[in-house]
Amino acid sequence: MKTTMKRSAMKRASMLIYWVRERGVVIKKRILSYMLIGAALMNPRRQRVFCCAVLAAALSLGASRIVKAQQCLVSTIAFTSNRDAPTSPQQGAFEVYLMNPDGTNVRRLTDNTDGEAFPNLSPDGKRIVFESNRDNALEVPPQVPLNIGDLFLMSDTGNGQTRLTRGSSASWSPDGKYITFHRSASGLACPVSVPPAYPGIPGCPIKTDPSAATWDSDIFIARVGGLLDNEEEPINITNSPEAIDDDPDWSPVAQEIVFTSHSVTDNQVNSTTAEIYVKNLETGALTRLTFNNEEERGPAWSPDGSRIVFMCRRGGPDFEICVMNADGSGKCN
Ligand SMILES: [Ca+2]
Ligand SMILES: [Ca+2]
Ligand SMILES: [Ca+2]
Repeated sequence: MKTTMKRSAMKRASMLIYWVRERGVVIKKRILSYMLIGAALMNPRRQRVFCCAVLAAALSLGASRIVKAQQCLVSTIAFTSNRDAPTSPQQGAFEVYLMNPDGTNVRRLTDNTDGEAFPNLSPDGKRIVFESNRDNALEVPPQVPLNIGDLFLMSDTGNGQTRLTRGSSASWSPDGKYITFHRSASGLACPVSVPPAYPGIPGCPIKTDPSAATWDSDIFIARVGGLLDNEEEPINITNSPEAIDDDPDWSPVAQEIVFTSHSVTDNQVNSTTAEIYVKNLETGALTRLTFNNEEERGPAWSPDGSRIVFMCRRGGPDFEICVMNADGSGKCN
């Protein structure tokens, strides 16, 4: 019975991934747990646990009243959806939402005609970094393809939306002071007159999907405060012109970033050279964790940093959800 349930969930998870990608949206995180709870929502991005203070009043049997603060845990999922305009073909119909893990208490945080993607809650649950093409969309005619976006910051209520820098697929450091993301190493503009997918042109996306990496994509880190003050530039931590590096995720317990890397000469819609790597920011060591001829995407650390979940192709065109230990051992799907 247990095996049957697991297979069923995996099948539904892979179907969801395929369907979402047909609509041009990338699913990356938490698909399996999301499917298992049975929520009918799309494109979950990140679940973070954070604490809130709850006042619990207790009356003693005597005359005195005791009021104490008690810690509780609240899980929140940030995701994008076009649920408020489901028939719209426009990327701008996608907005950022928060919800409880059981699908209740859905809160819409953005409302515009621009495309939002990949919201990610800070470790303390108070801020969200997300991607939007709102600055690109303002340019008439557009100067770069609309699936090239910028990173923005806002509060967990949607207030204070502020541009940080050009980039995609951001993830927070454990202390909430830094983010990692992928973007073009050259920063060159992409001529919009070139048809998709702009083969081989630095600064141009490799696919038409929202947040697609560029042909010269590298992994960057940046201090959020330095970006807000406009005083610091992001730091390139991969510098690999021969490879497209994308989808970084910062370990919640260590100065390590997991990401995918694949050859610039590969088929970018089914990359047989794609593998998962971990970059240790303290030692500079780069460790390869997967070794096969199938594609991996979107790696994400478990909350305790001991395991990594990722999208994987295993003998077919659709994606499955795979898990491995942080050192690459114990792979299963
Ligand atoms: Ca929007
Ligand atoms: Ca690169
Ligand atoms: Ca591979």
